[in-house]
Amino acid sequence: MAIRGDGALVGTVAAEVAAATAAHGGSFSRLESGSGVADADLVLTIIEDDAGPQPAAAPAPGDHATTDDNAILRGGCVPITRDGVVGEPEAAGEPEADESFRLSRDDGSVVVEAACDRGLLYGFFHVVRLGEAAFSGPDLVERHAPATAMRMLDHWDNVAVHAVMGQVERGYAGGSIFYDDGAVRADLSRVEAYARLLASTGINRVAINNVNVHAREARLLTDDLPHVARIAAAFRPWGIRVHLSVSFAAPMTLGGLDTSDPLDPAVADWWRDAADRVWAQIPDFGGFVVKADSEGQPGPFAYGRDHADGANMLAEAVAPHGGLVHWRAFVYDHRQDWRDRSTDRARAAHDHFAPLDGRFAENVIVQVKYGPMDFQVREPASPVLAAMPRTRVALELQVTQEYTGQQKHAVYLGRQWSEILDFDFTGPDSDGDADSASRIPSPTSVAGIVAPSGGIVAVSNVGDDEFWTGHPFAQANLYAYGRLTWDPAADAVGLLDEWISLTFPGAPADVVDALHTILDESWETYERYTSPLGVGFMVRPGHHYGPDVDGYEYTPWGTYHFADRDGIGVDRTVATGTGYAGLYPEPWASVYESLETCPDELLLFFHHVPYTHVLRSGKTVIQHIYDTHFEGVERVEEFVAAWERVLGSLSGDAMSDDDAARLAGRVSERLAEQRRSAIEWRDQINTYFYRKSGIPDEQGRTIF
Ligand code: GCV
Repeated sequence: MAIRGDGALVGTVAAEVAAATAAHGGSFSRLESGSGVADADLVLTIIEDDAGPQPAAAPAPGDHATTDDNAILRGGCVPITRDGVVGEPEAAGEPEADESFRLSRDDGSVVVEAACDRGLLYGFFHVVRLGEAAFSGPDLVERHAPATAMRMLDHWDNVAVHAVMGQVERGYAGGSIFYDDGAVRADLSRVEAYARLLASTGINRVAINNVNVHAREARLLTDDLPHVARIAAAFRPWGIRVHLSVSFAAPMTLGGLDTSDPLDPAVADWWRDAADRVWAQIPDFGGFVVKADSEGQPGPFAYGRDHADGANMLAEAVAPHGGLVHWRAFVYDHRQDWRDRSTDRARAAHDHFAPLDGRFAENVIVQVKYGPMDFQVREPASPVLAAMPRTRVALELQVTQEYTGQQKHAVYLGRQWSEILDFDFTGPDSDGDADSASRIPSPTSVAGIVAPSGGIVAVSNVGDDEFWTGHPFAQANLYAYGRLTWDPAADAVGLLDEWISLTFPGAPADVVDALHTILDESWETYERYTSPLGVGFMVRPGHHYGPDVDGYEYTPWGTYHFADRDGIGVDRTVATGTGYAGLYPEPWASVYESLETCPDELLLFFHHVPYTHVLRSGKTVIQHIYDTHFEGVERVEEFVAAWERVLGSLSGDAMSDDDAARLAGRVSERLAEQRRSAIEWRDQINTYFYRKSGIPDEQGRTIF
């Protein structure tokens, strides 16, 4: 193998290759810039300009880029478009360093070429992913580039353990990898390993603290900056920039001002100074993430200002540094009166943000949850994504399984995300101008809207757990998320295949089959045994695990199902309901408005119907509820049986007996809990609706 070129991340690639050859054999040479490309099975090279040869030291295994070489991360490479043509970067705002690469195979030898070191890193991981397949097959030339420059993970990690939310809010994988006992960890080796694994999936930005910024976490922006700089240094060799969540009230809580009014010059000065201090220590810092006027977080409303006023003031502070402001659109009234039928939480983000389209600064990204409610197992795509054509918008997903089984249940979310990314605002049958050959998403799909704009963000599912994600199979979600940010058109089950072959290399066919049996349709399975037909919630308030049909029904959170003796669902039609359906462009507004055309899986999100309403599937709503809940549990029983059948086949070349035993133990324990919980869901949901409706199950199965 041979590597040629300069740049911080070339050093990272070289160290990877050196370590691989040391462990597995083969030879490796680091070529000087300007030298001819060696005759090797694999050549990774920066496309050279006329700068001439530069001396380059061969790295030792494990030796990565130095932390003071920021220049390459901050752009400066000749950009290549997705077609490999030299041109302008696609994203608005700060020019991104080019991340594309070209892979060619000639008679079994592979050459990866990139204009920038980041591209070389991604090209290297591409070859690793392909394994032997990279070197076999016909000659070819392929160009690869990410669909979006913005591929981000947000951590909801707290520095100090929060009395209610713990170390990681909605975290199901142990403690934080960044913080412990009220401080940034001294040992960041886990973060270094995390950075490596994220880079291998394509992630290039990470926000390292909870969007609910409490007093201790606010100080990351000031006293803790040297520690944030340490974290940034751990991510830097992997092409990943660090962002911080900040509190809108920081000028008061940290700066001693008597206001945080975004139009007050003293407030703007405070933020400018704060930004200057951050970038002085972390030159490639990414920017600020803000949850404002949401669930008790401070924001511009207190001063009679709007979200554009707040976001733009911060944007101005970070603009001289090329920084970004991710401003979250998750804004709603969490102190709603349940008696008030006119207020609809689903409308809130649209009502607040759509009128502001065109007012946000170029370096503001409005970060929009995929659905209008809150990361439910089934929601329609948020209409906000299509309502702000003059604003940079990002799609926000949730890798951490807050409402989807909390990493106790095996739930592969790749298919849910694909469905959202593919959703086309121009209609159910439209493929827009999608160019399937080049895999560029249709410009009117969710992916097509966010890719050239604010990109894709998700809440991470990682902690200090020995399997990283609590449930070992939840790793598949982290992997698929990263890969979908790079290529939103990738097939979700294909990504599962990739994850399985990389995580269990050489696993026997029966193990691979079992993993597919469990994971392929696990999202739909979870949907079957939990809240039906898009109605959402029905979880235990507070921790959001397990069934509690009326748990949120009379609360201030705006998450109601309105079940009574006659029917269930939320009337969000324009004709008789909250009008939410009308927030979509046509034809969706009409599709959702009509009982005849509304998709079954979203029926109760848009309509209040009698239990005897006949779905497009031909079943009544009540029979659908019974059938899906029995089926859901049956499928989980199949998961358990599939896993038990392969317990003896787990260890082998790639896994020691000890590792296999620990994996088997953890997965078996989680599957047992999934089974228990699915039965609890089935029985509570079926019993609740049987008691409400008085309509028996056609099949006479046990309902309590
Ligand atoms: C970080 C949901 C979660 C909260 C989370 C919030 C958000 O409401 O339950 O824990 O807060 O979403 O996205 O800001």
